[in-house]
Amino acid sequence: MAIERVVALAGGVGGAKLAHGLQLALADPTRLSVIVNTADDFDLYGLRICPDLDTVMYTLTGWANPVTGWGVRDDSLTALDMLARFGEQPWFQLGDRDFATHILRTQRLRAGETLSAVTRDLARALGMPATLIPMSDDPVATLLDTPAGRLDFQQYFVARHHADTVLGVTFQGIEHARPSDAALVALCEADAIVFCPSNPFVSVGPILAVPGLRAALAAAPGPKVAVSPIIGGRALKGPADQMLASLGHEVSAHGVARILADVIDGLIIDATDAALAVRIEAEGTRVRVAQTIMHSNADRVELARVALDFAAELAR
Ligand code: FO1
Repeated sequence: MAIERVVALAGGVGGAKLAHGLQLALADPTRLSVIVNTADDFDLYGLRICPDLDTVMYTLTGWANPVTGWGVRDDSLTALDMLARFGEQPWFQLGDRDFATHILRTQRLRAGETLSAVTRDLARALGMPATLIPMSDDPVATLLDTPAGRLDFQQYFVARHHADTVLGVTFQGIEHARPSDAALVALCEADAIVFCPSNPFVSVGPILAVPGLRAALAAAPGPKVAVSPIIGGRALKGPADQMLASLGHEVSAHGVARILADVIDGLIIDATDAALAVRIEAEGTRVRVAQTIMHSNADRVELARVALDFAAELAR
């Protein structure tokens, strides 16, 4: 079966890289929809910041900072410097060009537009071929229980460098959140659904926690394949490995397979972890072994092709 319409589920930098690979690999990249976690979103200086949506948007339009993976390339920090002169202590790095995104988004949200509409227009204006879709138009906020108390996501992640042990994860507002209409349509029309290598607790987790999204995934006819964000027992970036351990899971691609088992058909694991394939498959998840580290655009495309081929095989 030809895989033409694809949905990617993504969180931050690692997820954006594979979504970019899918956009490059598809014959018609406008057939790609990327459903993105919005539970990292927060307000700062009166502006609505949506880090994961922006990371995917900048990555898929060539605007991403190649060093950090987030923020805008070649950006300056003049506004942040001025805020510091006013006595603020900037802990979250917002570049001048990036500020424009937050200003425009906030203005339009305040005027009553949905996050879906604003996001679609921002991405289109930057020339993104794929469709960028927030998981929900309703606000959801990830909170982490740690020995230091309950922390807002960006306090935990950026201000405190994800050094606290995570004992529990809560998605505030999730009970009132509905999946965005665009997400539901994209899922039921998809020939394949790809879970990008994003943190299973705080990136993919919030997407799956939106009431109705798991059911929509279960009803979606396309095969579902995930890429493990854990390679050789470590996360390439971020705290996924520490969270697996502190939340009581095996710190391996097998641990990831168990967390996602009820929503995926297949898992792509890194060649380093090839020995885990037998025991993951024994529990009912099909496995494909590949090089999953994405240093270059060619690596992104290569991994995207593996995911699309694997999905096509699972659809047969
Ligand atoms: N991550 C950091 O580690 N430090 C920052 O100062 C920072 C600023 C930032 C600004 C805009 C943006 O869209 C993302 C930014 N990120 C920063 C990344 C981001 O907060 C996290 O990577 C995600 O929320 C986790 O997926």
